[in-house]
Amino acid sequence: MTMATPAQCTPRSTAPQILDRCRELVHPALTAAIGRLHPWPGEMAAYALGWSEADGKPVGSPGKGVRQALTVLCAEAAGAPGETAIAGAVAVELIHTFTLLHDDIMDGDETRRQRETVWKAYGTGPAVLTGDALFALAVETLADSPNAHSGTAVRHLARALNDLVRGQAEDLLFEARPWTGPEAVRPEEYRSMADRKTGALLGCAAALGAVLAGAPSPTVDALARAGRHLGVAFQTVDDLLGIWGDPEATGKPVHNDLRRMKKTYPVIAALAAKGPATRSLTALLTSPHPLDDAALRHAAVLIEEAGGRSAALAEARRHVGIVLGCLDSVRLSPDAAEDIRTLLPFLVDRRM
Ligand code: GRG
Repeated sequence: MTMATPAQCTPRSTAPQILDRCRELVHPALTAAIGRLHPWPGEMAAYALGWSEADGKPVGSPGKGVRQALTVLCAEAAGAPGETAIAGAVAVELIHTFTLLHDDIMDGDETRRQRETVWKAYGTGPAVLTGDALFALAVETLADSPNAHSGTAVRHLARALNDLVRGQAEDLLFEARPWTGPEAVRPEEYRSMADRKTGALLGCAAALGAVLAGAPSPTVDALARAGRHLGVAFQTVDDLLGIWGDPEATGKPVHNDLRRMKKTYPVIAALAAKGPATRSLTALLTSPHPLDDAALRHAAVLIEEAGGRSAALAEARRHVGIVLGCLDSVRLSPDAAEDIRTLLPFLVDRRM
């Protein structure tokens, strides 16, 4: 149920405008938080956030800012000004930056957002420390917020952090599982992993906005559930971009997930299909030889022929349908609800 839904027409703002507005609202508090770090991890954090180069020179290549925007928009959807939830928005953006940083170390990824990853630019030890510093800063920022609901907000964050660890553990363990047979990763196992690895933080981002706005539990729960399903959709699209994305747009090379035997949704779906492409793909992926670049390109073609690409897109859209259902289930401020709805297709059809 949405308060006085406006007629279906051109949205008030485009998705990039909505993300920019939220980024600008949060930026001063995020800058102030980074300024409280020790200067060395502070410099690396500024690099990770896309604010400066490794030599300290300023640049402007930040991430999309989806999580901070979700916090601001959910506070607004719950009837409060976005400013009410700035500490939550800062916290989720810091945690997001920390998890990317540590994830790049765990995966050995050397490029993110067209630049060297933090561990590649500064070394693994300093990068680990910077991730830890961002983690601590996020918790401190939220706990120190003068908002009457900051205790509840910290509990939401703590639960999300535990889920993130579980999701990441599952994702890493999946790499050692076979592609086929009784030990193969099933679609429901993938969903559970994505719900934790990516859904937990998006769900937390949404919940923090509502909690800090003083929303009643049904509203918090509905928005948290919306965020989690958005996270599963987002991760599924991330998997697609990892196989068919344009490195110029995504900022990272293609096929790294395949090379690492990551159990991504398009591959799981392609292997579950029946037909000649699935049989060829199975033979290729289970061959005892490591896949070279040509074999990886061939695998991408076979995954698409076997229907893995379209199945993944359909799965992402299915989760967005659930997000819309969650938004409709509670009374929300119409303008903010419209902004959230505007972001959904942008996040599924994104190229980066
Ligand atoms: C919480 C203690 C603790 C540990 C974290 C490293 C880790 C454990 C979890 C990894 C979580 C992770 C990196 C999930 C992937 C989520 C994802 C799809 C990230 C890409 O997000 P975008 O596209 O990135 O929003 P930008 O570049 O736009 O900021």
